[in-house]
Amino acid sequence: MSTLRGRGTVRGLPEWDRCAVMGVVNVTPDSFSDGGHWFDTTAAIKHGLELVAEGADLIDVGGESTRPGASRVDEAEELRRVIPVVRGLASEGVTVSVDTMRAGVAEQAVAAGAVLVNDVSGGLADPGMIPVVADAGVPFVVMHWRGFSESMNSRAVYGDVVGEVVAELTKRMEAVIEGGVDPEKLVIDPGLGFAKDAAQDLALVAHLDRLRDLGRPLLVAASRKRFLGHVLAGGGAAPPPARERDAATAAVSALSAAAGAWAVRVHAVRPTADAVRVARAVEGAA
Ligand code: PMM
Repeated sequence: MSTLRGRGTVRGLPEWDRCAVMGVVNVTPDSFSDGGHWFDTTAAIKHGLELVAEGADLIDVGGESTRPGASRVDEAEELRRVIPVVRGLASEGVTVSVDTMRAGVAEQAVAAGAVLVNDVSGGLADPGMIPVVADAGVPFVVMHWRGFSESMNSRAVYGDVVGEVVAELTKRMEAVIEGGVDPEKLVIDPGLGFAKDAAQDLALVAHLDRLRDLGRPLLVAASRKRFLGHVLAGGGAAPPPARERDAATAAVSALSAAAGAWAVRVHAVRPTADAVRVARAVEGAA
């Protein structure tokens, strides 16, 4: 079983004895699942601290919505949203990750205390990203990505989704390492919902072992995503709204932890914090 090989460690980050919980703070007016709630700096910092109190091990701060169809925010606005929240949380001792596709935002976020750069484009959106991450010497999440949100649904075309995601992630990992990022600082992510339909997302969750075979710690970010709405809707009914998908999210968190994921990224921390602790207890009893 993959957990026997361990979930891997990321040089430069704390080590947890179970799948870690990454809580999400989206400082955006329009993210698909929690847009608008934490748009103000003070509210966003308070929310991040609440997520830590609920059991989050690290907090991912983002200022640009990546929901399908979203148009891009400009850099000045992204900086305005993200940097004070990163600084506020880091100054409280929180392990902070920055969710950005922009080198300039990553650079300033690291200066403000972020210790992980989470780029949903895996360095493809901004040619400056890899040099900035390499220079800063911070860990980097390489997510599987095929293009910006505006057009990503039309790119969800695969013959073998698991094989193609593994192959494309392998190429990105090679490019990122070639660009000077320490291989021991890489985290990989299948990019659920990014240029993938519900069946493709489920196939990836079913084959997390194939992603673990890439040899780097694995981050799984299923929280509130469309494929869960699709599963819950069943035969033809309307999917429940994003906020009613947290129990389903926790189910994926337990499955991911059991499959050896290094971390799961979620909006509602408490149910997932419970799920990964149960998974750890079961693992310990095996
Ligand atoms: N998904 C979203 C945002 N950031 N980061 C990683 N590494 N992986 C993901 O799948 C991912 C991400 C979109 O979800 P949100 O708008 O609810 O934050």
